Amino acid sequence: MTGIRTTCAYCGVGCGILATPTGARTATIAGDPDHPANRGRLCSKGTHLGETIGLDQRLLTPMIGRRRASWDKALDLVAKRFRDTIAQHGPNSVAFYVSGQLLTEDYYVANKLMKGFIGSANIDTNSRLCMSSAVAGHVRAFGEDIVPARYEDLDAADLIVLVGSNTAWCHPIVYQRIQAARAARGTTLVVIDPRRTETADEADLHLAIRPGTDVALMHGLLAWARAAGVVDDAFLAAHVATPAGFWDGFEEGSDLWSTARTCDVAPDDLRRFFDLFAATPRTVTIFSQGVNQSLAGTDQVNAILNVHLATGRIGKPGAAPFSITGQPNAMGGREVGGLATTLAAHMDFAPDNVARVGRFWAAPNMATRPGLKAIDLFRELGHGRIKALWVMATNPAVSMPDAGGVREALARCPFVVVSDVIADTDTSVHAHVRLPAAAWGEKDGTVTNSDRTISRQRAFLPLPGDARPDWWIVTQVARRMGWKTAFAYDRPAEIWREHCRLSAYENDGSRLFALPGHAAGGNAAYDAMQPFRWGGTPFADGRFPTPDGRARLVPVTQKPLVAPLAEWPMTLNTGRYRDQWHSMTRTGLSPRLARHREEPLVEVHPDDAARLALQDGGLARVATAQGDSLFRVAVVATQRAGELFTPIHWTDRTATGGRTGLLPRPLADPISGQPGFKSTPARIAPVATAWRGFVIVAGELAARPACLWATRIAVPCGTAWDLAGNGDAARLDALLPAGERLEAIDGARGTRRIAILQHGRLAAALFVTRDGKLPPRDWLVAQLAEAQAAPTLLAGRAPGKQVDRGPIVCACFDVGLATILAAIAERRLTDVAAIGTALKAGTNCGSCRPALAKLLQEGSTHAA
Ligand SMILES: Nc1nc2c(c(=O)[nH]1)N[C@H]1C(S)=C(S)[C@@H](COP(=O)(O)OP(=O)(O)OC[C@H]3O[C@@H](n4cnc5c(=O)[nH]c(N)nc54)[C@H](O)[C@@H]3O)O[C@H]1N2
Ligand SMILES: Nc1nc2c(c(=O)[nH]1)N[C@H]1C(S)=C(S)[C@@H](COP(=O)(O)OP(=O)(O)OC[C@H]3O[C@@H](n4cnc5c(=O)[nH]c(N)nc54)[C@H](O)[C@@H]3O)O[C@H]1N2
Ligand code: SF4
Ligand SMILES: [Mo]
Repeated sequence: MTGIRTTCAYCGVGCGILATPTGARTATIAGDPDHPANRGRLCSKGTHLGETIGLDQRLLTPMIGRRRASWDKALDLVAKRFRDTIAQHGPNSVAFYVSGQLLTEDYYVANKLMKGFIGSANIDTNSRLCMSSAVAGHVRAFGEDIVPARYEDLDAADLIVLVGSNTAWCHPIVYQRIQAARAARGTTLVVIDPRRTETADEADLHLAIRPGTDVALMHGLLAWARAAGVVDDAFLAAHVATPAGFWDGFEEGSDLWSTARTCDVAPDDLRRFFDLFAATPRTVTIFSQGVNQSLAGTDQVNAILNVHLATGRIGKPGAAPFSITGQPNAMGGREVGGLATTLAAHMDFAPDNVARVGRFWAAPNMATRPGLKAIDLFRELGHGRIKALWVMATNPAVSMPDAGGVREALARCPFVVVSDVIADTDTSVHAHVRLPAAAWGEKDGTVTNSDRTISRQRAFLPLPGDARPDWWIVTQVARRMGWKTAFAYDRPAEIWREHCRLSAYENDGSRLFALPGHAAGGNAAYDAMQPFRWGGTPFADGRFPTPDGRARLVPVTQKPLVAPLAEWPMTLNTGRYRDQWHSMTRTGLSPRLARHREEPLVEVHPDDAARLALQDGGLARVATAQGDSLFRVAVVATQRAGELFTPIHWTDRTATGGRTGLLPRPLADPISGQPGFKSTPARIAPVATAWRGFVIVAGELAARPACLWATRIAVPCGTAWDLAGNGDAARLDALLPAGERLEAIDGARGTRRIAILQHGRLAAALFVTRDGKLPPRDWLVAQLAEAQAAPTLLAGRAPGKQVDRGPIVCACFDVGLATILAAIAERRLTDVAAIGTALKAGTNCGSCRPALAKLLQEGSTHAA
């Protein structure tokens, strides 16, 4: 198949994609067999990118307030307001809040504008919420923010340890690579996560540690390794600076039993892990948000790096600590210096660096010190000290901690600009100016994935409406602010070459990040660029980018455990679902991806549920000191007692509840500034409702249903909302469009069934019940596509027999839980491959294979 080679819009695995346009706004999507990150594979999200490239919900013209505007008017206004604010209140009265979902070229010009021309470093990025503890940890240990691993190390490792990472859901193609290594060479997999995730389910060993005890665990591991004689004294002597006193009393309180007690895991399990580690030189330790998103995130990162440095397991094939990145261009953002605490091209704000970058940019107003980190930035916004804010490619009203406070701050700010691809987001409702950005598939540039591989994203669709790439928008504003020559780029290739030149500028090798060869390439070379990795195998020669060439062991200590507060007895953990991406602006458009988890759940341990009278499938309110929100309860044994888990994906656009962002505290790790999203003191209580129902509609409802619980998903040809509430359900009728009305209403039994037909076609259907019994929705949804609706609409099912497939497990082939369980039982299926042969489930992207394995396991336990 031919196609345009590009890179996935989603996670930091950075999979290559072949996109072949099939119509004005349609394309087939396939994995690029030649891309080193995925060799042709794609997960469920990548596979279904084609469902998200329509123009539904897109912002297609600049908007000033609620009115459309020309680009000239909008850009002039943005430039004028920023210029005026700076003239009146100084450069630190304005800020940009940007994103790891920008391309490197977009990111570079935004960073250059703020730090070299406006003269402030008040540009921070959502990577502050994501990677900043890893960045700070790398800088402390290595002297530069270098990720020492490569994906090939996963193929060469004998032990892979996943710490705070739900890889099977969040980095599925990395997970498949790990599984392949296990099959090929028997690599052992250990997962360290308080929850028994699908990642943990299949591991050789799962340590469900008490949250926030990772430092104690790594400390105990290093003490054990030292006693076992696997600390590499020669490596330490030659290549690592060990601070005086580092080893003094190291074993104290770090024996197996104390560590097991602190981490709340069985000593036998812990010993197994420690022994495995001690015996396996080729170990890769992968970590992500369970480590980074903590009030001690940087120490947790350094605790992991210490173990690898002390055992010399770094810079060698199959041996490395590996911080895997979340967003598609989190790494590119770090390379351009997009954080408020970094300057550019892996340089910080040391005076030499400021002078150097200033010379290179011929910058009139260099920022000389770090700017505000995200939490501080929004706090200053709330205090009125930031008077103009430009948000690009991120949705802070959803994703920041204490999102309620962030919303208030946005509402108070005199001038908010939002560049987004979607017309209405929870953030853009606060914008004075909205700028329509080009989306994935329409824009051109580069991204860097988790293992430092730089790939091209390429356009394969025309720009719709007035949408323009982010780099163009930023440079237009910069030119209108008076910096015409410094921002006179005509194409991303020119920005790329400048970025490469800066990386090599006055770089005698002391900065490992350098792309010298690429500075000289022409536009054709940029167009033809093949994926390449910079930095090779860092540290293979034992040299580190510190002044003395040595890495550093960093003394870290476990924070004391605090007893739960009486008012907030639970701990709230937050994270991701397999088939949704962040605030769902893109994945929410896909009916297939919606089926994996249709509603925001709060996961609760059975003991807590029993104690607190929480019903599986009922509703509950989760509250913290910052705010509260409703969730549907899932009682699961995979959760530790005393802990709750909620997903980050739902917004005002998609639900009345599920608003996880309102709950975490605006507190951060003191070194990195990364918020502690994974543990917030909380409480939970059941919420009763009198009725439950759903509405399906062709297209969209005119407004979000105004009942206690309403959650939306995309369905083929329309939208479906789950509903629950109290009071008179007749109010819901107002949601329905005009048309021929069929109804069956039984006031005594509390059932309402209404269908609206337009020209014989189903336009909408509303089903409400008091006893909780509703027909399966699939058949009704399918009626939306029929030219002539079936006569049995109000029965909610086809004439004759009806099969309920249950929730969809395999999004690629639309295979439901009920179908799979029936096949396992009836056809005595015993492995994932057999399910694939019987039902095709799991044979395309493979994202559901961990779930299938779990169903088989549960099936065999039931049978036994
Ligand atoms: N499907 C999907 N994939 C994604 C994304 C998405 O939105 N959806 N987002 C992308 C982005 S930006 C990111 S950053 C990554 C995030 O990828 P991950 O880090 O894998 O995802 P999370 O679900 O945030 O959290 C990981 C795990 O940390 C665990 N954890 C919580 N507290 C602790 C603790 O104290 N110690 C330890 N060891 N573990 C703990 C949680 O239980 C959770 O299972 O995913 C990327 N991939
Ligand atoms: N409680 C809790 N909160 C968290 C986390 C957690 O684990 N728990 N994780 C944190 C992490 S790791 C992350 S990365 C953040 C993610 O949080 P956000 O960055 O807020 O999430 P997104 O929904 O990805 O927002 C991206 C926005 O950019 C728009 N967009 C997409 N493509 C483009 C483009 O090309 N140009 C422009 N201009 N706009 C575009 C999208 O429509 C969307 O509105 O959430 C953080 N918040
Ligand atoms: S693992 Fe999935 S979401 Fe991540 S880059 Fe690959 S296809 Fe995209
Ligand atoms: Mo992230």
